Amino acid sequence: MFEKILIANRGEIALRIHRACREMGIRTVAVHSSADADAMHVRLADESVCIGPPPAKLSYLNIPAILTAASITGADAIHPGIGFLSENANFAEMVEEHGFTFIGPTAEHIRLMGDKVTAKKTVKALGLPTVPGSDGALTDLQNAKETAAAIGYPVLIKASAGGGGKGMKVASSAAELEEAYNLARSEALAAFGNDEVYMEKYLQHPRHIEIQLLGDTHGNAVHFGERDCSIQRRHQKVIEEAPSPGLNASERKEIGACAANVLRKIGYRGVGTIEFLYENGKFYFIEMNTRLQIEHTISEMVTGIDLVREQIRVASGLPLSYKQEDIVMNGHAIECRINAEDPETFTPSPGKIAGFHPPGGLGVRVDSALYEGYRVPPHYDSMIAKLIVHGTNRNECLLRLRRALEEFVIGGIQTTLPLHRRLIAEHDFINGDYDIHWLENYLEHKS
Ligand code: MV4
Repeated sequence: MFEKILIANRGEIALRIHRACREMGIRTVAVHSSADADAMHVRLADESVCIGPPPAKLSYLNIPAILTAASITGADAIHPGIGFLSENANFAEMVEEHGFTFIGPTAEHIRLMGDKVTAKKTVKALGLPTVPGSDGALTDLQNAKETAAAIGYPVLIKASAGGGGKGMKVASSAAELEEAYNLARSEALAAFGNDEVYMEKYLQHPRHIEIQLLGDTHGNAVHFGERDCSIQRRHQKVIEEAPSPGLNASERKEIGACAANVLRKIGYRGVGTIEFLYENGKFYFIEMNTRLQIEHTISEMVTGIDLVREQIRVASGLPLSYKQEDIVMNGHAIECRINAEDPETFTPSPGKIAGFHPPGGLGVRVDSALYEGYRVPPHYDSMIAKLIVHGTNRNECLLRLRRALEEFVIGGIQTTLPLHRRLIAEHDFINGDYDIHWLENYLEHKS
């Protein structure tokens, strides 16, 4: 097992990783920008190294500085966390070339899943259901027209190098196709330096369901059930829950087993998530994330398993601690992402925290690097806390969540806490009756 891990990240996720390391007896190295010298992840780590000025490009994305920090502190492994370098195959490769272990999958697996056309082909061949569409990338406009005619409108054109919603264009009819095709290609070229695009039937009212997975280097892979991440705005998740109120136990078991089988077949090491759209009782693969996710916490709450601990164990070459039959889903969990933003306009609201009282009690977890007097810097993502609540069933979870949101005090800056209090009181949310468009429609139509 590793003796020392460098955590190449900041904020709550750096803290989350530090906590797993501490419990495993592993020492930690924090890296930070000059804006984060007083951050909680720096205070709690055994050692820390300043790796650059505030802009992420010069610090948290500064590969030479991070490798140098690992070298001078004698770290064995580097945990990339979430965002930043976590899905950068070149970084994973360089980490290994410099003699450290990358806590994540191989560079080849990151690359495979980062190319959405290759990812789709791979998982389709291994038995996952995919959205009807082009066979691989579109070759030209004529090919786009023929494909659209064959699958029927509306269609969606997606960037092969995309993901997370960037560079997608809907065409509702043949009249809109040429413009959508050209726009998708030029946006893909501008954003990713690659204009390859593919086509899918546009699903109009799906839920976003994702399966949490874990594989080891001994040919084993398991799943931890699904999360419903449909409550989102501009591709940023706002509330996630496990299990999904829209699935039944047999659907869960079947899609989970199918997804775990893909990991086993490709020999995947580490945690990963396979994302699906779910509409009219059917699943459609959309993409795979080859890293830990923000919302891994709700899967931890319903299974009682520390996913970061398991991630570190498999990176060090140990076999999985759990067989599929040992992973039992228990009760219900919901996560609210709390951002330093105006809850009406979503304008960022950085600044000094004056008053911090997180909720507590049975079934309440707060993952946050905030403290009284801390200054939320303006340079990074605005998420400042995650409130995760567990109950023996969905109703108990909702009642507990309402209570925890009432207790939560974050003073000095604006946060999205008031938005969460309103959302969880909505009938549609209480009834679990929502799709990926629900929140944006709600925000547009509320008076
Ligand atoms: C889709 C879709 C409808 N039909 N694909 C958006 C991000 C990327 N991961 C895939 N996305 C979508 N792909 C087909 N064939 C709708 C979306 C989509 C979406 C998906 C998940 C969560 C939120 C979303 C918001 C808008 C569109």
